[in-house]
Amino acid sequence: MIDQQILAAQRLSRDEIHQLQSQRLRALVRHVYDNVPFYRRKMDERGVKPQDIRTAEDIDLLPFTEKSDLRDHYPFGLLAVSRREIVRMHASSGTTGKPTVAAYTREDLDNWTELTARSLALAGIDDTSVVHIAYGYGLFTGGMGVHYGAERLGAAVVPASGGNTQRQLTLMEDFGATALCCTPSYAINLAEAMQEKGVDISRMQLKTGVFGAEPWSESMRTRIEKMLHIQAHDIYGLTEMMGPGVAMECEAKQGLHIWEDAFLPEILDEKQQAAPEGEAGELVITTLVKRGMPLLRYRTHDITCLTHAPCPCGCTHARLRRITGRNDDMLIIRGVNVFPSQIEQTLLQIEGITANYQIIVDRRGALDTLTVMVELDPARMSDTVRDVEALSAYVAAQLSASCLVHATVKLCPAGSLARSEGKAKRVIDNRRYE
Ligand code: DLL
Repeated sequence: MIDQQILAAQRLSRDEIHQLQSQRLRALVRHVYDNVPFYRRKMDERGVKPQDIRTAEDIDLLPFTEKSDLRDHYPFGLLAVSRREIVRMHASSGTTGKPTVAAYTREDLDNWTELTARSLALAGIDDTSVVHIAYGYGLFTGGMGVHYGAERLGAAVVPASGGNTQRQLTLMEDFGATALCCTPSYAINLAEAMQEKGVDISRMQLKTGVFGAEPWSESMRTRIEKMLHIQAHDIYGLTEMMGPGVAMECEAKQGLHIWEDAFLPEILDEKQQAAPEGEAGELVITTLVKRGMPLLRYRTHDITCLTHAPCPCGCTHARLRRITGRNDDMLIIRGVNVFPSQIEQTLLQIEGITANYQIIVDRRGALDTLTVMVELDPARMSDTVRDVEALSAYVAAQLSASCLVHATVKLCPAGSLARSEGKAKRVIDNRRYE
């Protein structure tokens, strides 16, 4: 049964949305100005006072927030409430080893639950659903974020978390999963494993999938839908905003509805000016209802465009086009955010290799692969094959400890990796999302 409160929130009138945005933006700016020294300083530098912000249109008076600002204030320097009010923390990879922190008050968690519930409802999830969640549980926001949203809708939740594919299949079959939530690449993995195991998919109960946390393409959607006999929906979110459920695709699958009463989105061009509606640019989001760690004009570095055209599904919130890329160097490998700078930092601490390296990302089948080519130090060139193998295993272990993804390490002779004549081309990403 469709939850009436959720339905009403999905269908606020445009006037109501605008009113809520303006009212919440005013309250937010006052809150951060009074409680976060970083924002007070940034606003003072711009000569902006809380009373200057009257409507949502005044957003461009406010300062931006960068991921590096979060790092510089790690872990709790951007809290807008006392530490006692924080009841949960999550984190994702940062650029230099220090994670990006998200801290939630009780009210923040309730809002997150509500927004994720709204999102899942767009994929047809309700109190009759059995929701199998194979997003990771833990510091990553995917598992717990989707979990509480599904429970809020009255669905029966299976918190499977990631890994152990065979067991996932058994659970999905035995518990009668009707919805699958995981990264799109893992969905393909599961589907392939089902085929290998000879599972008759038409006898399973699966109807819908909620896939996100990494870019994916229309052709990948077609493949997943065909292999699993489901409708595959795209879900978007980021730790800094709360986690999954910032935006979600409805049955029309023509973009992701971004919950505009909770997030004020802007699409900015390369000069950080508003891009005309429908034109691609960087998504910048201001949190409108967060209390614990609210962010003004957070630069997501995700590239998309926004449309306010009415959607056939009846949901009134604007839509983002599927996110296909970023304008910074963050890589998403099997759902894990990896910065080349993290890899570099790890490599530079290891003796026996030079400072020259190359990162190659490929997609084999549905799975992203990470290969790191590293040059052997000239002094180690006479090492035995065994020594070289041991060094390469050591480098791989260090990388997987610092970046949380498996990397294949290829050691090559000193001087063999191409030297750059300007900016080093450190990363070769062979994946395509169109
Ligand atoms: O990936 C939150 C999430 C969990 C979203 C589960 C959806 C489902 P982070 O680890 O902080 O948070 O990574 C956020 O992942 O800035 C995008 O670059 C990328 N991303 C997330 N969802 C999508 C998507 C979670 N649907 C970063 N399509 C974001 C493309 C996505 N990229």
